[in-house]
Amino acid sequence: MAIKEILSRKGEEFRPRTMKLIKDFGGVVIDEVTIDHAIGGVRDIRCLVTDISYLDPQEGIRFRGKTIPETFAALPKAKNSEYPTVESFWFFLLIGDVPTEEQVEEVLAEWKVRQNVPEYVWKLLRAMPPDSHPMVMLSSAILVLQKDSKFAAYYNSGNFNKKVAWEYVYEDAFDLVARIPVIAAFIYNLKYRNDAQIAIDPTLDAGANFAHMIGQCEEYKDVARMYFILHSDHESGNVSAHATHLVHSALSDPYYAYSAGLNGLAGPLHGLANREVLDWTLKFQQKYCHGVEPTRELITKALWDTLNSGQVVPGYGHAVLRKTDPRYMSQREFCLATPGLKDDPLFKLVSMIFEVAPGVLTEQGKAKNPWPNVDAQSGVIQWYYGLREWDFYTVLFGVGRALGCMANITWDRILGYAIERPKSVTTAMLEQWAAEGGRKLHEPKVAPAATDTKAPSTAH
Ligand code: CMX
Repeated sequence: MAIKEILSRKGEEFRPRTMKLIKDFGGVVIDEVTIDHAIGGVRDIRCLVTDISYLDPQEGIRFRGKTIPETFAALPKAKNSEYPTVESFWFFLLIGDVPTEEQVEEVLAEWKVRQNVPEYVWKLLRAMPPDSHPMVMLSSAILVLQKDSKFAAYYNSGNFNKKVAWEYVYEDAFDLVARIPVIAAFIYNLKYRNDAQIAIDPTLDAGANFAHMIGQCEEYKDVARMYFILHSDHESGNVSAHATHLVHSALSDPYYAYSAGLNGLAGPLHGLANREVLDWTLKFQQKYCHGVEPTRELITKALWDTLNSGQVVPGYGHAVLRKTDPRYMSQREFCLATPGLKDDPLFKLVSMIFEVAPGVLTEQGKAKNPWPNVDAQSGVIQWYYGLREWDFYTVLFGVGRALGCMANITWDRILGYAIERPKSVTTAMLEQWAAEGGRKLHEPKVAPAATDTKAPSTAH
C-alpha cells in the first residue's frame, strides 16, 4: 500500500482520539503556570502535543515509543550496514510502525523521485555572498522552494478543505526531507570545495548518497545515517521544532515553516552548540596544552575560566534532560567501536572533558543538568572523517531535524491543530498577582492601568 494511503488510514483511526479529548475533556487541567514560567521560557509546562517522540528527563528520547538502541535494532538496515536507512526511519516517524522490507523499497523509490532539486535553488546559492553562513544558505534554499509549495498552491486554489489539507503538507514535507541532504551537500561543495559538485548517485540511499556527494569515504555512509536519525526529533518544545510548528500553525506551508525552524536551530544555545564544542576544544588545546598532553587539571582550569568569563560550557546542560543524553552515548559508542576513532586524540580529549565537566558544573551549582548533550560528541566524529569546516555542523543537524519537524507538521494538519496563540500579560499584572498571592482565575481580568507606561497601548 502506498505510504500516503497508509498515512490516511492511520489519520482516520487516530483522529477520533483527539476529537474526543477536545469535545469531552477539553477543560481537564494538566498543568499550572507560574510567574517563573512566564518569564523563564515556559520550561516544563505541558502545553504541546506530539506522538512522534517523547523526551523523558532521565531516560532521554524515545522515537515512536522506542529508545535509540531499540530504534536502530528494529528498523530494516541499509545494504551492508548495521544502521537503518534514513528512508526507513522517515516511514517509522511518520507512520508510527516499523516498515517491512517492501515498504522500505517503496519509500526509497519515492525518495529518489522527490530528491531532485530545481535549478533555481543552485542559482540562488551561487548568487549569495561567499562568506554567508552555511545555515543562512540552507534556510534561504528551503525558503526559495516555497514558490513550488503544493500546500500553498492548494490553499490558493479556492477549494481549501481542512480535512484533506494534510495531503498537501505531506507532499511538501516528503519533498523537503528528500531534497535537504542534496541541498546540504551542494552548500558544502560550493562553500568549501570551490563549487566542485558531485551528482546524485540514484543507486544509493539518502545517507550514503550524502556521503558520496560530499566526497566522503565508505565508512561515512553510516555516520550520515546515524547522525541524521539521532538529530531528527526531540519532542515538540525545542526551538527548531516549536518554531516550525508555530509558523505552520498559521497555515504557512512547510517551506516557510522549516526555514523558520532552521533559523532557530542556528542559535548557539541550540544547534550551533555542536560547532561551539569543537571551537572550545581546539582553543583549549592551543591555549592550555602548549604541546603537552591534556590533563584533568588543565581541563578543570579551562572549564572554570569559561564559567568565570560568563560563558556557558558548550555541549553540556539541557532544558529537559537530567542525565547524559542517550544521543551522546550512541555517538560515543560509535567512536569506541571504530578502531581509528577510538584512539583519536580529539575523541580522547572529549572523553576526558566528559569525566571532568559534570563535576565542575555541579560545583558551580547553576546548571540544572551538568551532563553532556548530543552536541558534545557530534563534532569529533565529523572532524575525524575530515569534515573540519565546523560552521557546517549545524547544517548536518538541520538535515536530520527536518525529519522530525516534517513528520510533526504533517500530523498537525491530519489532526487539525489550531493556530498557536498564547496570551501575554504585562509586568504590572504580574506584580499585582504577586501581591495578591496569585491570579484569581474566575474573577474579572485586570485591565492595564491608564498610567502604566509598560502596558501596551493597542491590542493585537
Ligand atoms: N554552562 C554554564 N552554565 C550553564 C550551562 C552550561 N553548559 N547550562 C546551563 N547553565 C546555566 C544557565 O545559563 C543558567 O544560568 P543563569 O541562571 O545565570 O541564567 C542556569 O545554568 C540554569 O540553566 P538551566 O535551567 O540548567 O538550563 P536552561 O534550560 O536555561 O538552558 C541550555 C538549557 C541547553 C540552553 C543550557 O544548558 C546551555 O546553555 N548549554 C550550553 C549550550 C548547549 O550545549 N546547547 C545545546 C543544547 C542541545 C541542543 O539543543 O542542541
